[in-house]
Amino acid sequence: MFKHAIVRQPSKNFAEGLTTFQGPSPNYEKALQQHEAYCAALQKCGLELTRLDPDPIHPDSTFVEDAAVVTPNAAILTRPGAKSRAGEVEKIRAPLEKFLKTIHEITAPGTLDGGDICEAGNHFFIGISRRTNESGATQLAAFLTQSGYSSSVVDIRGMKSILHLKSGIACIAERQLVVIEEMAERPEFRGYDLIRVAPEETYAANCVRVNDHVLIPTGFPKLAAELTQRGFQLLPLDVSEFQKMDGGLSCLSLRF
Ligand code: CIR
Repeated sequence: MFKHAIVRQPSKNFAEGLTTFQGPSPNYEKALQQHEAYCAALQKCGLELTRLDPDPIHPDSTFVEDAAVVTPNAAILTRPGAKSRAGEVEKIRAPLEKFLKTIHEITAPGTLDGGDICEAGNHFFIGISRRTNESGATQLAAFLTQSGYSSSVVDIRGMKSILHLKSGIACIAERQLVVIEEMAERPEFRGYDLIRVAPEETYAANCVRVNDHVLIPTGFPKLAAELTQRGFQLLPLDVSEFQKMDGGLSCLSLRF
């Protein structure tokens, strides 16, 4: 069960963050409203929120998930693969220290974004991506081993459609993963019950199990129907403005 979440409101200049999206820029007012609805959904799931102030020096800092990996006993501060995001890490340290005694750090030459880390019970999948390198993955694996978790690496560098591992996979129940088609055949996930996301709904793979609910982006009826049929209680959220910045539901909070 998760009890807490850390979130950071988007800053006014959040549209200046990194993105590969080709369409119109996000609307700030709409992003704020969507962020507020996201916070309300986390509270509905029973979480107590730590709300951090907007940080205009780091327009991507609303995507707090990338700055740390949190387990019930420890946090690992990351070393983001994008230089413009490096300063986000120190700003998440103090809020995490309020809850967790043990704080580890990924150090050079390692790079790692929290979005590449998928917790699946006692096992962690660590994506090697454009943002997370082998050194970062090895360092994280060692910290996780110390805490009693196993881990394995999933190399997604060849997959152009996703930025982070969790853009294409979510663990929504014990040994049950939501996966995009490209992931479904990979040997790393053999033995798991896989819920496949239709190619036109790829963005919805970034859904998040929070206690008794699953947060899912609105506008993806096939996955919504499949999850409902399997008995999950869905909380659909419009995150269109964050999608324009390559962000999804999971990246907007650190849950623990
Ligand atoms: C970035 O490119 O770093 C941000 N604009 C989006 C980060 C999204 N984070 C995530 O999926 N964990």
